[in-house]
Amino acid sequence: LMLENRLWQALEQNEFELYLQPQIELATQRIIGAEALLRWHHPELGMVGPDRFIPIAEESGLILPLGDWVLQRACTLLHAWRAPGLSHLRLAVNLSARQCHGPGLLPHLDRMLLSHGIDPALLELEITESAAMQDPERSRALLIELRSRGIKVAIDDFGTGYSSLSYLKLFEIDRIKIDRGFVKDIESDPNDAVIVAATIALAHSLGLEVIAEGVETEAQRDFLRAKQCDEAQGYLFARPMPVAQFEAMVRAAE
Ligand code: G
Ligand code: G
Ligand code: MN
Ligand code: NA
Repeated sequence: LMLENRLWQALEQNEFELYLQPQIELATQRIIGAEALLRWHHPELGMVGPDRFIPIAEESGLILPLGDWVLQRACTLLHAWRAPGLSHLRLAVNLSARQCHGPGLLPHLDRMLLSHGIDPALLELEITESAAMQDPERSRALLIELRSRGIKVAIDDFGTGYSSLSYLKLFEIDRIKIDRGFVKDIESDPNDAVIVAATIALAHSLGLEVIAEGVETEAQRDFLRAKQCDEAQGYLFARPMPVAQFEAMVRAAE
């Protein structure tokens, strides 16, 4: 309850920040974009991670104004990135279940994209399997609307739901994110290695791109590259970091 009360105040007092975690194209090793990950600078507790406050925000309804803030901030960034050396960068934003199923998302996105003059293809929205399956028909309609605008859609935590294959049939998407639970044991667990390789092949034969999350070792990266995984994200490449640091990293790598 204490955190919940403080959360509303935190939004008013601008205590949230977007950290960025680089996403790497495996064939070229280039940074092709980033995932935006929320952080809360609590005046007494210090940095609080989303695992602690997103569930509370979701429960209390704060996730709607907070989610709007995240999208607004993401669009401001994409606008700023129309500069030389940054204009190729894609930005992925996490959507919560409540955001997906409320009526406000599409109008808000339309306003944001228009007022910032952004190429919709540079914005990617990540939806978890479990969020999408809370209301499959509604999610299906939402994803069609998003993609008709040219916005990219990724299924987050792929493989952790109860019927991942039926999502591929039901939902129109651009990319799947292989959950780090499968990546973690690629080297030690032959079953995980087979599942990951088969998931990549399946996605490609459906015309989808694949990103692997939670990549921590060179052996994991090499395995994924050998299996033609398109992109990767994880501590091997970089941890989530402040925006300025990410931009400096991209510029230094060019
Ligand atoms: O940044 P990690 O480091 O701790 O993120 C933990 C979890 O919080 C992830 O599952 C991520 O999807 C979720 N998360 C991070 N930022 C956001 C956000 O802006 N909106 C939503 N809905 N979830 C987020
Ligand atoms: O939205 P999602 O659940 O995918 O959010 C990514 C989460 O994974 C964030 O909490 C982020 O900090 C975390 N993360 C990113 N890279 C790694 C990694 O290489 N290893 C581990 N253990 N966690 C990671
Ligand atoms: Mn995510
Ligand atoms: Na994930």
